[in-house]
Amino acid sequence: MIPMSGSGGARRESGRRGSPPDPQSAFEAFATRQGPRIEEALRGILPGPRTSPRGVHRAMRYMVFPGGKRLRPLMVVLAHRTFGGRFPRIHEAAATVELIHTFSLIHDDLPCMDDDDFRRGRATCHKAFGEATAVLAGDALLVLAFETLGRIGRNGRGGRWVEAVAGAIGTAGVIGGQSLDLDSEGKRVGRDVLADIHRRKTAALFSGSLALGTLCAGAPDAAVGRAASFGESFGKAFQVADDLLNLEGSFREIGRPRGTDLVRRKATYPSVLGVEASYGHLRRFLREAVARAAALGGPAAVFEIYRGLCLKVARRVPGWTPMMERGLR
Ligand code: GRG
Repeated sequence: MIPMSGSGGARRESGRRGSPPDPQSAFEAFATRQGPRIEEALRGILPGPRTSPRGVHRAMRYMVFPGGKRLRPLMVVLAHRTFGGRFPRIHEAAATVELIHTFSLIHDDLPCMDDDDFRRGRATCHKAFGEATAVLAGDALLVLAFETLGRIGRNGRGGRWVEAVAGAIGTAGVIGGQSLDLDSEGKRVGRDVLADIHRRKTAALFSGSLALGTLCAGAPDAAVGRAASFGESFGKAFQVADDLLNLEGSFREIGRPRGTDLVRRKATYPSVLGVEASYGHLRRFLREAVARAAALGGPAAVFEIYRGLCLKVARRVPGWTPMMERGLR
């Protein structure tokens, strides 16, 4: 698991005498505690590198380990905690969304999609293993995710879990967003289309992760809806930050050369609305996310984790400043 570097200018020391602890440290502490348990679940689920067919299994493992920030599985665990869940296999449930996310990255990088050579600072899956193996590795990760959900779903609830996750990634969600995203390349798109692309392509899997964690906690449908709506606001903010990073970040920060969205003439927040307005949207979506986290009604200490997560995402962006944190802290 690669820690989020949080290199933005707004990072604050936490717990200085007389000042309240920075909420980001609440998120860091949560990630430090839960991260290893997510890694252990992933190791338990993935076939070993010597298991036949070795090529596909190695490609799957190459993409999952060391992996990225693990935000989606952390959100599954966080939502489960918010609603007082006691499901003993929650880290396996959380691992399933990381498998799905990894699948989406492999396919997103393919020549027929974004045609990227780098991911997380090293060769993309198809560059390292060839296109056919990359497609199969992605397919296998997706299937493994649902096989795992089916296996661990208890008391007949697995069907709801599968439905929530599949709903988030189907044509109404990630696949739909990806399709619209590819269609919009090189075209002028309006802000409604832009918002729709990012709500589906990026925010839907965050919402699905929160819904899964809430369902695993056995919380009522209303809670599932509230958790998913935090995921939507957070996901929109996350995508604006990702767009700004693609434009302004360093190779070290984004794991690939900057400006790939410009080269492909992607519909991004900066390309459609401009950089300054994008920072405005980032703040607006994050304020909305924090308000929605507060509405979840979990313990105050858990709310601080959500807030810290929101701040951490914003602070990755080079132009983010402490001034922009008004209303978030
Ligand atoms: C059925 C899930 C599914 C997908 C099929 C290929 C495809 C259709 C969709 C691509 C979706 C995609 C890759 C969206 C981009 C989302 C995004 C900003 C990813 C980066 O997330 P991070 O920064 O990644 O959390 P790390 O590297 O930390 O894991």
